[in-house]
Amino acid sequence: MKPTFYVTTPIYYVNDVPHIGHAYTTVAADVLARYKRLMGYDVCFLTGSDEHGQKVEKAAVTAGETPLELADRVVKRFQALWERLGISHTDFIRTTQERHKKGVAHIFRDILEKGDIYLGEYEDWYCTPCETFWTETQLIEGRCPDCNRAVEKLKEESYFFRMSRYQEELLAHIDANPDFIQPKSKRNEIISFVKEGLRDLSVSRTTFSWGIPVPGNEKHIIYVWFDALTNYITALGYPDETGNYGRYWPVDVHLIGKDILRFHAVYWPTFLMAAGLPLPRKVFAHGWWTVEGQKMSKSLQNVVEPNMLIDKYGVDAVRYFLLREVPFGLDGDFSHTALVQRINSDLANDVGNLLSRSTAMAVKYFDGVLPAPATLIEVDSALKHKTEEMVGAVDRLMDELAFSKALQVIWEVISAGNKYIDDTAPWTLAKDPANRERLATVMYCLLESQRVTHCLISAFMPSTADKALGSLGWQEDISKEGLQWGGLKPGTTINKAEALFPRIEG
Ligand code: ME8
Repeated sequence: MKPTFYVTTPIYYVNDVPHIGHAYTTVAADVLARYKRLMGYDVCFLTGSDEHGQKVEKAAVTAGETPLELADRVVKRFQALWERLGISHTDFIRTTQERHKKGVAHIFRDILEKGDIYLGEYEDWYCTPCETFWTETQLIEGRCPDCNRAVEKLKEESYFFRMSRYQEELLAHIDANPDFIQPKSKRNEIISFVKEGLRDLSVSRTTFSWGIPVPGNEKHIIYVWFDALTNYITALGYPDETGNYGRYWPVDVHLIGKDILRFHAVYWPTFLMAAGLPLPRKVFAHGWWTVEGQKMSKSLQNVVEPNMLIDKYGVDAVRYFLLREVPFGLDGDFSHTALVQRINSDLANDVGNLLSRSTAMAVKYFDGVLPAPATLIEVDSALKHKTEEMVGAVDRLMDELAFSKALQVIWEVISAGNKYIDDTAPWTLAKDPANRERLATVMYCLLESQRVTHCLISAFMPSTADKALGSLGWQEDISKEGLQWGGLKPGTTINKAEALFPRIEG
């Protein structure tokens, strides 16, 4: 039986249309899912939409729709974008679905019965846009510490989750599992936060109605984060242990942006502890994109629309840029100049040029029939060795979610391929029939190195890799075994590759 791998993205709010930040997390999850699949894992890849709560309720009023009409309309935009971006999720959960509502009610009731949810009264400063209560000391100059907007004093009857009880258990878990929260700087932030003390958390609201009612006390609506976080198990059919829940939980990695780390690294694990369920293996918080040096925001009108980027630059270039430009975990800046530069240098020049040069030579010197290699000499073995080393290095880096470094390692082999052509000068070898065997070896090594490289690239740029592997005559499914040197069989038909990435001028 295949080993399993479960990866999730946040479920995105439907009060906003998808932008480059949403695309970033989702593409990263997709690359990981594709990579794990090619390494032989049975992958569950979940994304979805967060459709309840006051924000959505308000956006619907503004739009003159019911909340569900709004959700139905906006969720289509997310789904259409994921399709365009080649996202290979295996499930898409909407929090308005029955399966989700049932699961949320179940876990809420379960924790209530176990005694860690109780009815109390709440009074504190509330930030409506963030749907978060703040204590007096958390406010910054009397305003919301997250969004800097005005807050209001609110008093309501509320259910509370006894989060305070789990402070030590959570710290012990973080301590015993160094990889649980990543990257490390973020882990330290969470440790400090928890050490400052966990207060009981209000997990119901009576101020609005768009959400899942508390079982048995329907005037209370379950807090939107309690509802949303639970998607990661309701999508698996929780509490039914016999299906996907038993198969995939605990999740291997929750990929999220740094803005929502506290919810995933403090609230969610303590909810699970209270319900007696296993904790996620890893929560990875990536950084934030700014745009041309500025925070992305509607009011600045600088929100980067992924569809527009795809129209202009193509899907694979966008996918590549997002993961190559910034080390995963750090903040980064988006600019058209940087994107065009990556396309022209890494894609058009390096990988595209290498493939078109080498397939053209195979057609010219061997009529497009892959020759058998003779004995490898030093320069050939060096390329073979570098290609083989890349496979192991990429595997380690993908486990660390170091996408940018993994791409760097792949691109080192591409550069080595370009240099190999210069060093071996096939055009000189071709002049003398006595060098025929030597030329055959050079062509074989050159093409085989690229075949292995493109098998790895397929996780990042699926259609580019498809085209490249097509030119290289590789018909088989991409698999772990296929990453071994020697996969291409002599006699295979090689076709001259079209330019994978045309240069972008200006
Ligand atoms: O927070 N740079 O949904 P959301 C990078 N519904 N990533 C960004 C980004 C940026 N500038 N802006 C947004 C929610 N993101 C909740 C989640 S999960 C149980 C509930 C990405 O629509 C990043 O992944 O506001 C961030 O965590 C997510 O979008 C927030 O999406």
